[in-house]
Amino acid sequence: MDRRRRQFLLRLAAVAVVAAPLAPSTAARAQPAAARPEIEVSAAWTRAASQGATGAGYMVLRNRGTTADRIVSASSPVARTVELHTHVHEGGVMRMRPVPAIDLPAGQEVRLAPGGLHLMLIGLTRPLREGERVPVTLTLEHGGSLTVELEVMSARSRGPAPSSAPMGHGHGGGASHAH
Ligand SMILES: [Cu+2]
Repeated sequence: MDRRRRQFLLRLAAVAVVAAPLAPSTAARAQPAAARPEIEVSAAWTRAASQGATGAGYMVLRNRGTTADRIVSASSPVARTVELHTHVHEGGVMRMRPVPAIDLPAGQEVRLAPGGLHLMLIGLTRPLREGERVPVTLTLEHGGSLTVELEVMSARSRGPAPSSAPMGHGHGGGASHAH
């Protein structure tokens, strides 16, 4: 548990960089780049998996800016393709479904978590080993991109432990889909 907690704290300390859009070449004055949200990322993780498998990426995003943004695509050197997915209930069955974008409303927190929104890492180009970190780049609608490091947790992990309260519910063994 100590190790897990430490890793989680390390993850919180990791820096997510928002690339500013290129300023027009004619802008002689030192104007700030067009106002755009500051997107903070924490608790970014995935599960250990073998090469060729499909993984899922999870994280908490907070838009501290005053304007909404959206994640419109994602990519990673460790996956052939990265899709944006959500889960929907259909006739009592949970199904995954691609979504065109993930909204990041101003001033709000958006959670990518098991059973909900997630990044689908399709066709892992190499094994993901517990304890390492793998990068994923999120492309934002307003021109920037954000590179996030996912911490690789155990193959059956349900994510980093919350910093205070323990998980109030257990889903029991085997219920989580391991994609
Ligand atoms: Cu999925």
